[in-house]
Amino acid sequence: GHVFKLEDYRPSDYLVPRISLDFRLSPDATRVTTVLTVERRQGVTAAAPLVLDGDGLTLLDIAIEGHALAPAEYQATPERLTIPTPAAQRFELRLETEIAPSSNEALTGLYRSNNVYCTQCEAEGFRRITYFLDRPDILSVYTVRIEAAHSEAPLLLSNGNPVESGVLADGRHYAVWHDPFPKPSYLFALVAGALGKVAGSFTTMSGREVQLGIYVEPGKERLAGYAMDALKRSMKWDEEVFGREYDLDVFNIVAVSDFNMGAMENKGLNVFNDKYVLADEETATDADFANIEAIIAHEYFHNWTGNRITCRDWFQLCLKEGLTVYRDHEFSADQRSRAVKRIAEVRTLRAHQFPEDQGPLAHPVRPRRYREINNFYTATVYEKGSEVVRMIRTILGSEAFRAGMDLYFERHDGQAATIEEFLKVFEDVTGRDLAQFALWYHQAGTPNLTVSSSYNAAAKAFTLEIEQSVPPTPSESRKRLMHIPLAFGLVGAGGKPVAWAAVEGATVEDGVIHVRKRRHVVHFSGVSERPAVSLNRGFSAPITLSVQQKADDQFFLASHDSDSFSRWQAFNTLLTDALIAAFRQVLGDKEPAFAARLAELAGRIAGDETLEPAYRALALSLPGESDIARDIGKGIDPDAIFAAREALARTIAAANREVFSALYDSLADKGPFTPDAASAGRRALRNILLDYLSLLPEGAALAAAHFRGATNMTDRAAALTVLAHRHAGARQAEEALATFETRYRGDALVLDKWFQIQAGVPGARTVEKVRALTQHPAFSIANPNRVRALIGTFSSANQTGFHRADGQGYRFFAETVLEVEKRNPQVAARLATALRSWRSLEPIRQDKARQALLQIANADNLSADLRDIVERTLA
Ligand code: HT7
Ligand code: ZN
Repeated sequence: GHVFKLEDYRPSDYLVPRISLDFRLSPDATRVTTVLTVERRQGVTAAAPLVLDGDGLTLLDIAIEGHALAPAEYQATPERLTIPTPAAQRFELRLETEIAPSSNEALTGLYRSNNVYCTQCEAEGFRRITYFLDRPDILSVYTVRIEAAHSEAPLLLSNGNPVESGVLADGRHYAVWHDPFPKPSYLFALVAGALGKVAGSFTTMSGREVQLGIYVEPGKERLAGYAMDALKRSMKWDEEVFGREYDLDVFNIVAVSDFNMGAMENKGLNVFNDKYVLADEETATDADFANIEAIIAHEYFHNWTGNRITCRDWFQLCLKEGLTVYRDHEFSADQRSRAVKRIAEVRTLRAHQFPEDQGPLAHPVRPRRYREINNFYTATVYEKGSEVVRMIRTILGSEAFRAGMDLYFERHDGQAATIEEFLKVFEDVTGRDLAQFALWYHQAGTPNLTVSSSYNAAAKAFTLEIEQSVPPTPSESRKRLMHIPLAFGLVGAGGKPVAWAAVEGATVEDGVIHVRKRRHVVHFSGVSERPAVSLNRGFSAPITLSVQQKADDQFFLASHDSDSFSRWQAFNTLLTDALIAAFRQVLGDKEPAFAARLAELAGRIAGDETLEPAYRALALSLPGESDIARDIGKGIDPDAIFAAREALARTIAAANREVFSALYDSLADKGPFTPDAASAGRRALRNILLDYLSLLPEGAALAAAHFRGATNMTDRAAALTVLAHRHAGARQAEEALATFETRYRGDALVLDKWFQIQAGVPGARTVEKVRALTQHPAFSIANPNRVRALIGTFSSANQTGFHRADGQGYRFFAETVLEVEKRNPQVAARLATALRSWRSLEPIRQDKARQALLQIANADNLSADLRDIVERTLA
């Protein structure tokens, strides 16, 4: 396959200032008439050919300025339309293509979901609809006419504002939409079908009224209320925090049930996976509500960071994605609890981005090469990209950050921009040089800081020795030194900050050490007591830390650090260290043993009323099996990790039985359900306590009672998980699974939870169960949500099941990935990343995993998407 390289970028010879599209919709033969205003760019020779992208297209008709072209005047293949010598500098090109939405199972381009026509054009789906310069730096004003049978598609939507609609003969009708904002083709959208509407309105800060619509499957309108509320809060927040106002008369969201990702920010017409729109207490968990809020916000925020200012090319994807994730994180932090949100973000980053950065698929936040752009919608581009924006704010301060953002919006509105231009606005508003900082965009790999400290009481001197290293990653063996903003605190008796008179050795500003060299020795003088040092407060940099620190200091910080993130981190580090030691004991055929004070501390945190319940729940949830595996690094035996983790959970439960039990009782639901963060936090704490208590005698009965007494999906799903995972095969578990299945038969999104819970059951037998569930009437290999719930959970969230020592998990996986791939290469490629850390397994599993990867690699007619992932994974 072709390798696209950043350095090969050059502007297109032709521009398309205007496009009009006319769709005559029909499931098997949709006619698309495209009229392009094409302009040769100033200074480009008249001999330059016009080359338009296509993907699987058939050209039916072609004319320039109303004259049909002779066969010698153009060449059309399914992948390309070439006009070797367009006669004029500016001309109108008319094209006609025909496509079949109902047989489009890749879910990119124009397809049908539940009899609704919808589109997904990012990144390169527009070329499956018509020939075009399908690249993000070609910005056009779109006018779209849609025509369909009224009975089949009473609703006709596209981007921008509605301008006209009317009735035609033979039961057909049409609508015309106009989007005044020039946009790249990836933001084009069309939706047509029979959908129910929830209406709302929002008055912007300058007093314009915007009509809001959320469209869902008829009968499900009631489930869109939370999404509508989240949308209004997002619109308000972007005005208040970034000064950004919405710019069209309407803003529409459509929920569809077949979607490759979470949602899509098409201008004025966001298309969503219905999982991220539909919710009520009966069907959605608190995590679902939080995801809906975050994704509604994310797509809405793209209106400025992505749509008004878009990307010059796909190498710049993080320009819109990293920045928009940063914005949605800040939004959620403001709407909920900042401390809890930050911990959750860091857990996600470590769970998804760190393994990516430390494995064969590692790439910079702004990559320089790709073969298949769809495989670069990654945790690195999104989550690490967001952390890089956060570091800019940490380094510059919030006022300068806001001034830089204002300049960015002012300077680049209406443009397709680059990361260099983004960084430049911050240099221009502050006069600072961000050249070394820019390595965060260009260099892959997770930097590590090794830190040691010493205190000299007589001299009142405290010293930190900091050394940075960036590990090699594929195709980047030598790394340059980075600028790492390391927030820190010196913590004294009772948690009070310890003062110092002077500091030398590195730039220290507002509680941040700016590490720029390989080695820094930071001297603090006038320090009157030996402090415990709290490092990377608030997770100021996305790095790993190796700190030579006494366990006593970690225990102290876990109780006293005034930075809530670092306090959580200190306890989490203690847990991780204990789990790694226990893993080694298990491998050595020993019973794992744990320090009594660890379980005691867990008990104290659980009952600490000064801490939010949600925070306590996060602290009590042990590092996951894959977190432990990542921190161990190599020679991974998932069964030994499981045994170690199980032993620690039992130790904590046994040591805290009374406290946990009393607290569990006191947290029982009072009053009606509300999805707010505080209520969700109480449920989270109660449910993690249930998880511990279920390990004690009568645990299955307790979980069964929790399941029966549940009045919302959060509690019901939590109890079902405890039963199925901790008491697999027990009568109560089987009964609860059956009850759940019967109760939610016909509700696909809820049954996904049932698939997911069963796919996550630890142990060697799950692979057979998952294989059997692929035959369940509610399962469909063509639906991404079903595939992710069953196959995705099994392969990426079930360590002992998937990594079964005899390789049966991998074999089932390879077969299924190839089955999914026949229909949907994007979803198959994403699934296949579950094997990216295969080299960190112990040798026997490693060999079996490699065989599964080879089985995929050697299959016939592999898609570009899947080939790219398996070849990089094996390289
Ligand atoms: N910008 C959107 C990305 C997206 C996407 C990419 C490839 C294939 C299908 C897709 N659906 C949506 C989502 C976002 O980040 O907001
Ligand atoms: Zn996005």
